[in-house]
Amino acid sequence: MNFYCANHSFEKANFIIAGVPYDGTSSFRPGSRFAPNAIREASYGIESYSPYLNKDLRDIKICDMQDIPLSFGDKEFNLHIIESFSYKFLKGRKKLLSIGGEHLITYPIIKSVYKKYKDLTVLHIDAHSDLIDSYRGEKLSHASVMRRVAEIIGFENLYQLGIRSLNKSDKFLPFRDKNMCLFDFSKAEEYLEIIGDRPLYVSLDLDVLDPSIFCGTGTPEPGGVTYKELVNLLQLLQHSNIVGADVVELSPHYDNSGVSSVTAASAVRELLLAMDLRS
Ligand SMILES: [Mn+2]
Repeated sequence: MNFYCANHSFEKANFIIAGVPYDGTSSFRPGSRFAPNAIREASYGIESYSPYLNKDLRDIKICDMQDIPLSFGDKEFNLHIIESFSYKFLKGRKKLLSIGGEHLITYPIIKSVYKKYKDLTVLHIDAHSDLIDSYRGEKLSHASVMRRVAEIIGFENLYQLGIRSLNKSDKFLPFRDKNMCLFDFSKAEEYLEIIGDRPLYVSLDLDVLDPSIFCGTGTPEPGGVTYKELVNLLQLLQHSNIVGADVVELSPHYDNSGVSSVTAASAVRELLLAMDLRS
């Protein structure tokens, strides 16, 4: 199949896919800028039908806007470009699924989504808490992205799942005793019930998966979830009012087998289909 049957025009599409090939603050191993095209290529090898959700991507209207054109070097300028493109893609009732790139891209995207949905909640699925105030002096970094997001939407509206790499002090940040689920997704149903019908943005950092099944990533962290556990979580999400999502931190060249890219493409399929029910 082509890239998720993303062959509808922008005007007609309900779902917009955009690649965000940015990895400027990757602190350990860069390379996630190559992810959007790796996922596009891997999508040719998978079916458009999901047996998990019993839905087919051919039945929904998707437009792939290709990659947001970014410059090199100037972080602030790139974040501005990402924010303004994202805002354009959210026209009308369109839902945006962005493909990173590193996790910092979530910050300008959520800024644009928040302009539209003031009561926005965020579900952050990741091995890392990303809550550090600044990383080596950088306030805007992939390691501090959720701290910046929480400053926009409020800490009470940020729910985190699967976290297994954090600073001890993160636990004392507002609402982290309730809204941060360590190691697994055991609090997912509880969180989704509290969120209810409010607009939900889903940020999926693929390094939440165990590196033994997903080694193509910049900051691998042992002890992660299985693909089936991730799919079970995405199944739960189909009842939520998802208004936007991103899938970040695939770094395809660290996995010579190509399996990580296929895994990412499959996760994107499930996420797109989970976003569909309420549109
Ligand atoms: Mn991470």
